[in-house]
Amino acid sequence: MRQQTQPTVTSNSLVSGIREGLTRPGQKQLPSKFLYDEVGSALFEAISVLPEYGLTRADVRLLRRHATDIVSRLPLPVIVAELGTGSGKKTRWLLEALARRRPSCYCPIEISRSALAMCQRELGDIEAISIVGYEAEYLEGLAQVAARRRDGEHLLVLFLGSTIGNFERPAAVEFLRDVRQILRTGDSLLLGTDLEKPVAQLLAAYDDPLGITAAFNLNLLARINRELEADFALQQFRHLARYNPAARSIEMHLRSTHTQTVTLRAAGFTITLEKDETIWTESCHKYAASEVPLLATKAGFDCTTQWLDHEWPFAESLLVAA
Ligand code: AVJ
Repeated sequence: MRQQTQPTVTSNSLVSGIREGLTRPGQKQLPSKFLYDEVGSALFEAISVLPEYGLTRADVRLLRRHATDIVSRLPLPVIVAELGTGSGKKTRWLLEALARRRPSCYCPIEISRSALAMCQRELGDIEAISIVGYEAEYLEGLAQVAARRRDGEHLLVLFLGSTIGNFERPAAVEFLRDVRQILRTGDSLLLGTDLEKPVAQLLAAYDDPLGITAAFNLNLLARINRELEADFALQQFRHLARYNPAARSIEMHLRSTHTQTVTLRAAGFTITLEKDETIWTESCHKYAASEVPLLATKAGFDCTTQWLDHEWPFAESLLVAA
């Protein structure tokens, strides 16, 4: 795989994101994108096969079942750009359906180099699909893909797995607007959104009895220990998943079981946590299927088609840049 490597700012943005989130007054917070280092990505892969966590299976079912239909709605030729690929496994069905129509280029965009490598291993065998990976933030990578396109080539952006759910609702609109700015009229975005479902089911999905989600969450502290010479004592934190009914989101937190002080040596600061104080690490917003077309309109897209999974309510929506 050819790889467009930018002078990476990941470590700088890691330090400043972490400092800002941990030193601000009120609720401490860590950016959820830092959950996905090599260990975190592997733990997420394990989460995605847990019986309680139906999200990834629903996403894959829809993509597999409807790949031909989805691809038949695209103007060709098309370059496929995927924002955050993880292993890339679920993209196979779309790429195979596309390859049957026309040889195409697939550009995974990932801040994690190990995820890009995994993606290449997973999808590199598909004939008539050439892979060009971008080690970059989403918008930066997408702008680079868009800059390389030739006249008459369309873009299809994949934003799967309900990663959009990590944004607060207004920030989700802003983000889709930023994506729209990079696109041309007629380009498309395939958006995966996890749909609302009973709270008990959501809580089980985000606090599984094996403790894999807890490990995934705690790994964020382990990562900060590794990368920023910090001294978080992992046994003094507990994974917490709770439903926020106003936001319609699951929030993941790490609760401090004691009053304690933590030093992040390489970042040059120390924090104090009270007993039962939490660090907020992720939000997973849930949508109504009917909300997606409204979201799309606000961001400059038309939602032309939706495919729904009923076993684990989930939607793939095809948005066309207006
Ligand atoms: C990868 C963001 C879709 O929100 O369900 C899984 C991440 N966090 N379990 C999600 C996650 C805890 C996941 N996304």
